[in-house]
Amino acid sequence: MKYKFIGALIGTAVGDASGAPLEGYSMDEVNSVKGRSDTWEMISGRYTDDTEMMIGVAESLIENKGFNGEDMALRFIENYDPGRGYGPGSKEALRRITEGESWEEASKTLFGGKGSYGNGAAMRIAPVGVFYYDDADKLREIAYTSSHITHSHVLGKEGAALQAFSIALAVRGTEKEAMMLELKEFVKTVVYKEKLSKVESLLENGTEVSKREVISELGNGEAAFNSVPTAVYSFLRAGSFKDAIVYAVSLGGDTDTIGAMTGAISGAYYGEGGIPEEWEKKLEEGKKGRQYIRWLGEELYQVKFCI
Ligand code: R7I
Ligand code: MG
Ligand code: MG
Repeated sequence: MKYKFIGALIGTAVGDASGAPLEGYSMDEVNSVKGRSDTWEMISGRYTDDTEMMIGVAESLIENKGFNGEDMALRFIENYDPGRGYGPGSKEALRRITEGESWEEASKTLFGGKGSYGNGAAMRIAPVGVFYYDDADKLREIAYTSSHITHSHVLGKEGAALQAFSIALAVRGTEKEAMMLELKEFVKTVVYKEKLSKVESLLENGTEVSKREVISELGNGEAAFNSVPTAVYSFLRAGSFKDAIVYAVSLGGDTDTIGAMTGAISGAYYGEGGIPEEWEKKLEEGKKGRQYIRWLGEELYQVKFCI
C-alpha cells in the first residue's frame, strides 16, 4: 500500500517529465521525434506545473491531516515557479489570491464567469486519490473543493473527481475489467458518461485501434473532458506502467498532463516497483525533486494509516 501511495506521486512526476519536452506537439511530430516505442527514453527529468501543484496538494493534506482550502492555496502560491508552464487560468486565480481575494472566490470570475474547465485540477489530484481511496463520497467532495481553488467550472471539477476515483480504484487493486463499471457509476455529468462509453468501445476493439481514432473520440487537449478520459484509456489498454506512458505521450497534444495523469493511475496500480528505475532516477533532484516527492508519498501514507 505504501508503494502505491508513492507510486501515484512519483508516477505523476515521471509521466509529466516524460511528456514535458513534447507538450503541444501533434501525434505525427511526437512520433517523428520519438521513433519506435522500444527505443523510447525519457528526454529530461524536469517536471512542470502539473507536478509542482501536485506537490502543493500533498503538502497541504499532510500538514492539515486532511483538506484546508486556504492552506492549499498558499502552498500553490509558495511553490509557484513561472518557468514551469502554468495555464493562464490557474495563473490568474493564484494572482488574485496573492492579492487578497479569498480562495473560494478567486476562480469564479475566470473565462467569462463560468470558471475554468482546464485539466489543471485533475493533473494535480493524485494525493487526493490516494488519501481518500477508501471513501468515494469524501473523495468526490475533496476533489471538487480542492479543484475550486483554480477551477470552478463543473467540468473541471468533475474531471478531477474522475481522475481521483481512477487512482482510488487503482490503489484498491480493482481489476481493470471491473474499473469501467465503477467509473461509469461514479461520474455524474453527461459529458463524462459519454466519454467513458467511448473508452469502453475503444477497449472492446483491442489494441488495434488507431491513435487517430483515439484522439478524435477522446481528445488530447487541455480541457479536462478531452484529457482525463484519454489518460484512463491509456492506463486501461496497457500492460505496464511504461507502455501506458509511452502510449499516452505518443498521442501528442497535452503530453505532459496526459502523461502525468496516466502516470498517477498507473503508479497507484502497479506501485513504485512498476515504474522503470531508470526513469525514476532521471527525475530532477533539488529541494522539491525526486526524493522529496517520494517522502510526500510516505508521509501521506503515515498520516492515513499510522496516526
Ligand atoms: O487548467 P489549467 O491549469 O492548465 C493546465 C494546462 C496543462 O496542460 C499544464 O501542463 C499547463 O500547460 O496548462 O489552466 P486554464 O487556463 O484554467 O485551462 C487551460 C486551458 O483550457 C485554457 O487556457 C483554455 O484554453 C481552456 N479552457 C477554456 N476555454 C474556454 N472556456 C479552460 N476553461 C475554459 C472555458 O471555460
Ligand atoms: Mg504542465
Ligand atoms: Mg500540460
